[in-house]
Amino acid sequence: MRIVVLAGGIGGARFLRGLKQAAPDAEITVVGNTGDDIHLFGLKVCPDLDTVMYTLGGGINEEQGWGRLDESFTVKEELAAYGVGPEWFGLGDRDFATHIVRTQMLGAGFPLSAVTEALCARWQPGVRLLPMSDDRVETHVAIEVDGEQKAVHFQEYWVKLRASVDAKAVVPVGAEAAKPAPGVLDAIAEADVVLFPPSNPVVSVGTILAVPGIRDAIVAAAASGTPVVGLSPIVGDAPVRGMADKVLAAVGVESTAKAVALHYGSELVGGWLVDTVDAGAVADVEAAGIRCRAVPLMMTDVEATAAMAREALALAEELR
Ligand code: GDP
Ligand code: FO1
Ligand code: CA
Repeated sequence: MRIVVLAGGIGGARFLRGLKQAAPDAEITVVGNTGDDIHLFGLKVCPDLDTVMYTLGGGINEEQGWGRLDESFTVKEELAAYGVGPEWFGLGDRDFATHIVRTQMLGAGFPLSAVTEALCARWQPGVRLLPMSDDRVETHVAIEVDGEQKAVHFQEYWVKLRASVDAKAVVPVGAEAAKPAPGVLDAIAEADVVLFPPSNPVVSVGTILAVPGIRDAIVAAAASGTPVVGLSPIVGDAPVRGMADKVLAAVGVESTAKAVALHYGSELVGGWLVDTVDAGAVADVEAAGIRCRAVPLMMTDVEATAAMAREALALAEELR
């Protein structure tokens, strides 16, 4: 079975770990969000691609959900001693090596997709990890500070400001001119199932869908009978983790499992899983033309996550 998953960082990566256990023989292609990417100290950092790669490759810091296991911060401390920041972004020594290799390869002319493949040769994530695009896309967030409007990089909004101010708009800068990375559209066209993991609907899945061609490819696949199933990242009217409510508000979507399903819409997703605490939303989601089931959606461990993945695949079979 060929499965395509559109993934952000932590939510996407943890779901993929469960999916691999639930469907060990599946050929999984992950289309990863690169709108979170940031250039720091001359290096290109790809947080969501790295979170997927490290999580599936056994190198992730489990508690944190991002960054490397057994990490140290000597380079960051030395940079700080020179007065060089940003101090608010925690790049560790082990992680730095990934960014150095990536930046070196990009400088030598390799596209990000080839670089990601090379990095994955070490980590063996057990999935084909494709960036959504080889072209530069950077999510910026419009905010108001002291009565002044400004746009900040997504990482500044998320990590430095902790989404403490309202997001007026979320803009995937460069997306309109970006092309899907090689293999992305073919993987979608050839997929037996497309899954939207419980990733952030705006700054993870939304950014991937903003790359021209990707949304259309999924809509076309769905129209020709490929089941497309999503899992809600919102449980009990709040994100399970993080501040997705702030970026959902920026696009005028309530933080409910139902509102996120309707935001994607029946043209895109044919099936939607909500947590059992949101069972009351099932009828409304179905009324919008999306097949909906309420099942446990907390990724407390790999077994519970694998059960979620099995439910998603079962719903996909129902849609076939
Ligand atoms: P990020 O790039 O690291 O922010 O990760 P993603 O975009 O892939 O996923 C973030 C989303 O995962 C958040 O909106 C969370 O609500 C959601 N999430 C995290 N853990 C869980 C969980 O156990 N269950 C569900 N349903 N959602 C989760
Ligand atoms: N998230 C944080 O909250 N604080 C950090 O200092 C931080 C550093 C960091 C370094 C590398 C990396 O791959 C990810 C990192 N993240 C950090 C996570 C991350 O950038 C965001 O949580 C996601 O992009 C949000 O979607
Ligand atoms: Ca992210």
